[in-house]
Parts: sequence; C-alpha cells; structure tokens
Amino acid sequence: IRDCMRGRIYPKTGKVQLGGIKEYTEKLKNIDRIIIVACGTSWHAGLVGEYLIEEYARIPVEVEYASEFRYRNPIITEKDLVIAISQSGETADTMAAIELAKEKGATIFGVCNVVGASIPRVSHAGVYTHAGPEIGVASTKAFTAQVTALTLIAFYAAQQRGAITQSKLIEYLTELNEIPDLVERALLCNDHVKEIAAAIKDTNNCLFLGRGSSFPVALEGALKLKEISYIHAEGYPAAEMKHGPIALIDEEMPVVFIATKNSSYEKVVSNIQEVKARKGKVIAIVSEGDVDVKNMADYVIEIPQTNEAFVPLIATIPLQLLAYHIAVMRGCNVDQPRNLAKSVTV
Ligand code: F1P
Repeated sequence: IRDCMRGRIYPKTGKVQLGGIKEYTEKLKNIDRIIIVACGTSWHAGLVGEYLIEEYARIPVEVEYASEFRYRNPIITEKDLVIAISQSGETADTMAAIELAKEKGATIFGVCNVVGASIPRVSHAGVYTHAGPEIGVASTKAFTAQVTALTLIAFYAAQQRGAITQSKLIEYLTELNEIPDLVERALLCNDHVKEIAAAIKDTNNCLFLGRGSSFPVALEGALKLKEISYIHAEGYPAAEMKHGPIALIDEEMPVVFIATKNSSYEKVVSNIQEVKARKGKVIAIVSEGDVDVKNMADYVIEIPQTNEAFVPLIATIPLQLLAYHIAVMRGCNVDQPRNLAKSVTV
C-alpha cells in the first residue's frame, strides 16, 4: 500500500498526482461512464473501485467479468472509460475485453502490477500497483494494492471533476495515509485467527457476508478459502441472505461477517442475530473495542476502525490469514493450489 501511494498523495495540500493518467485528465473530466473489467480477485477489487468512484467522483460505474464481457455485444462508446485490472497483466480474458472496448473507441486505463506486461502495453494510460511479485498463485497483496490504486483514481477523478471539496479531500487523504500503519496493526490478529482456523478447519462450507464496501471483501474472503483450502465458500451481500442463503444455515455452518462500525453496522448486527437464531457459527470482523457483536458472535476478530471507504484494505487481511491457516492445517499447498495458474493466458 505504501509503495502504491508513494509520491502520489499529498495529504497536507490535498493533492493526488497520478502521472500515468495525467495526459488523460481532460478525458476523465468528460466521460459519461466507467466500465471496470477484470477476473477473479481483480474483479473484487473492481467492485470496491465501483463503490469508491461512485461515492467520491460521482461517475456511474459498471463492473464486468472480463470473461463474460468479451463474449457479449456490450454497448460501448467513446464517452466510456474502461479500467482493466490485472495483477499479472497477461490474463487473456481481460486482454480480449480491452481489445473489444478499444475497437469501439473507449479509452483504456490499466491497473497492473507487472511493469511492461501485455495489459499496460495495450492500455492508453494507467497506474502500476508496485505490490512486488506475488509468490503464490492466489492474489493477496495485489488486491490491497489494486484497491489502493483505485482509491487514488477515485480521488483524482473527484478532484478533477470538482466532485469533492478541498477540505474533504485533505481529510480523506490524511486518513488514507494512516492505512499502512493500521494494516500493520491488523496483522497482529494472526495468532487469534489461527485459533479460529483450528476450530473451523473441518467444515465443508462457509458463508461470508458484508454490506457496502465490505460486500466485495466478503466475496474475496470466500474466494481465498475456495482457492487455497478447497472448501466450498460463498460470499453474499448480507442483505441478500434472506433471499436464499439463509436456508443453508444450521449449527454446522460457519458464517463470517464483516461487521465494522460503519454506516451499515446496525443492519449487519441484525443479520448476525438472524444467523444466531438458526444456530449458525458466527465469526465476526469487528472494529476494535466493539462489545455488542462480541456478546453475540462465537468468535470476533478486532481490526482498527477506519473510514468505510478504506475498510476493504484492512478487513481483507484477517480473511486472507483465515484461508491461509485453514489451508495449511488441511495440508494444502498454499502457494500452488491445484488446478490454478498464476496467469490464465488461454
Ligand atoms: C486473475 C486471477 C487471480 C487469481 C488466479 C487466477 O489474475 O483470477 O485473481 O488469484 O491467479 O487469475 P490477474 O488478471 O489479476 O493477473
């Protein structure tokens, strides 16, 4: 996160500098819509991007699986900006989605980790995430770096389009600047997460629920568990639970909630009560010092409190650790999960 932000945000003056997209500032000011295309974890980062860009820059955003988008006949115009997100920069579906959008006249920004990879080469402009090489197949630090890059794009667009006041921007950038320290504090939950992992490692299923900016975090928590522990896991918006997944809940079902003290806290608390009433096992990611959820949940993991927009950067960490410890306890190879490739180039 520090490397992604370095030299790009100036909290004291309220300035966001994104050299990679500077030449397209006029374009950014005039676009009608942003379409984000990506696959896997990068798609989840895209969903956080949607939340951030709509919230701060007030530009309508659509988030598309590149693997679907490329085979549709989507409506794209020169007034669209396509943001393609990819850790490797080589994902074939994302490349194909870019080619399609380019043919229709859209401007392409790449958000990529690998300098000089194919996706940055075919993009008009972009932001490198500088997360360093991902050692394992499953994306982890790339996710946090992608979300950071999208946060910077959201604030840059907001500033350029006059959608945010300078004092608000200074406030947000000051908070964003503190995120690397909060992430370090969040990592201290490791031993506690390991104990929780030991308690639930034999489950066959797991549900992850969150609202607002934490909904993509729920999806990402579920994907990490699937990818490296081979446990069937589903992520849902917590409000969707009553429309189906609630039927799955019994004493065998661990349900992981992202229940930090943000705008949807009260609603998430009532979702936790619904799960407890059906004897589900609740694991809740909460803000430090929360007592209400602590009294309800079977396990809580405390993380530092932050602005709702930045929660994904912190709340994802215990979920990555949970998937990691469960995978190790089940004897899985966390770096080389079966059937998965680092970059899917076909
Ligand atoms: C997309 C992705 C990763 C996943 C795995 C397969 O890659 O789905 O999110 O962890 O490595 O590919 P990328 O386009 O972000 O490189």
